[in-house]
Amino acid sequence: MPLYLGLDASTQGLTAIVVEIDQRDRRIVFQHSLNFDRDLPEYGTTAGVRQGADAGVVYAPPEMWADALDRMMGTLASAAEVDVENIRAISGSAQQHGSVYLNGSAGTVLSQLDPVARLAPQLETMFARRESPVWLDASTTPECREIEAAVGGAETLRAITGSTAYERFTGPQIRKFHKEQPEAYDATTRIHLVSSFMASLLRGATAPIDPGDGSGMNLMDLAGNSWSPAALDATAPGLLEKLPPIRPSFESSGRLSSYWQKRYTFPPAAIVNWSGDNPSSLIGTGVIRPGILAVSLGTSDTVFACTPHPGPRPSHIFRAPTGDLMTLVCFRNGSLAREWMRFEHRLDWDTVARLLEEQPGNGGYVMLPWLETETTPSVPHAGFRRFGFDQMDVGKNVRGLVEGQMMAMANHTANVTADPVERIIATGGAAANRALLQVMANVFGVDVYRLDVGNSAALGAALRAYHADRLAVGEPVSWKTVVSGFTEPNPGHRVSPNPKLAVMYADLRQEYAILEALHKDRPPIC
Ligand code: XUL
Repeated sequence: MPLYLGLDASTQGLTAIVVEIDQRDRRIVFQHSLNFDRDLPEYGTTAGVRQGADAGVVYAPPEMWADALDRMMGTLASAAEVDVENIRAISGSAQQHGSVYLNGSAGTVLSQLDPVARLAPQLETMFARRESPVWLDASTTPECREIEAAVGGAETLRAITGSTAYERFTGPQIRKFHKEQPEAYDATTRIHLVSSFMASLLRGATAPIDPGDGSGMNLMDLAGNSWSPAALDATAPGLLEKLPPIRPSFESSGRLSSYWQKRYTFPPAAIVNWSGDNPSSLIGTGVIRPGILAVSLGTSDTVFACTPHPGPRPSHIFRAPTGDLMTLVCFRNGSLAREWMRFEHRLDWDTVARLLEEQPGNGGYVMLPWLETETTPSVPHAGFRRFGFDQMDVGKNVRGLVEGQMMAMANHTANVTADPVERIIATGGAAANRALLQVMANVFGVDVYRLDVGNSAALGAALRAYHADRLAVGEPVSWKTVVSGFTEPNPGHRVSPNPKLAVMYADLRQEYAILEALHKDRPPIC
């Protein structure tokens, strides 16, 4: 039976998911994760990254990702449940924005790997930079402003690339490298994203960047899925020849190299272009058409959709693997603020649930949930804003925080998509809390479903490998068919809104919007 491998190189680890798909059966047959801190301690990372000496600098060693790939392929090859002979195509996703810098020896090194030896030590000479800046890096504010000014302003950059300049995006990171280490920049012949770097390791040659991950760089013309000459010129000299080509995420760039075939007896499976973890997770969550909204409750909360009709001001627009657009807004105060509240009042999740259920709507008392400065809306002064209660009332604080977060997400959804929302798919660690999802359902006024699969980006990559394989053999399958059997919402995990509470929250959301507009630019009153 044909098998498809999806890999996800996230910030903290590497996950592999193998799916089996034929006429009769569709199921996950293998799922395994490596954690960088725990399983590769020799690289000295904390949560998968290292902090630099300068403020805001965060990076990872690219050999660590290669080493993890080598170990994962070894584990997969010896897994009893997988007949690796049957793997037809491999794709992947990776943390977005991070970059890998290679010198002129990379082509030779990758094509002449010794299958008897470990991968990572063989790559040592091909890096033009030992560190890969990752998306947590926040050290490029001057470069962001310089790039925006050079293209004619922040809004022009947004119109071209889908986002104004962001510190973590690849263009500002490349500009900073060029300014600080011009010789090392000149010695760089190839700049990869983490996704195209990993695909290149599998292929044994340069792999392209797909439009999904390319749209997280501040370098790609979103309308044309091509490098933007204006953005490239604004970033660093001679950049075009250092970047891989942009190719669709449903194409293969080649086959698994002889290194992997000989080392672990893999077949020459097609290497389907990798993408960013967010675009790939659209497929893994089944968010493939307008009307479905995904809400990810993580350290930050994210609301995203797959739509041809973006709202007026999403934080970012990326290209989705379906060819539509992926629009998203990020809320910095997600689990960050929820966990702070739990810790502050020494509450377990059962108690939080009881408090949320005790008085939905909080008796009309609202809180603006900005423990830290916020990105949506832009809030420069940190601090909760409470209206009509103080920090001593635990119940009002818990409800004020969670309901405030949900009302902010619901109100700002208009910036994500112009499509009416039919249902919500909830993902991320905090989605395990049913009481939170009940507040979400009541505030948005639609059904909320929790997904079963933990790593939706890796699942999305495996399903994309399947989609590309069918296309390549002239038997294309629709995205609906691709995700069928894997991402249907489980009715047992449905949380429906209480109609009366939905009406009540519709009113409270208006009050919340007024308070937000009044207070977002003002410091909190202590
Ligand atoms: C998205 C972003 C993160 C990383 C995490 O813009 O920076 O979600 O992709 O892996």
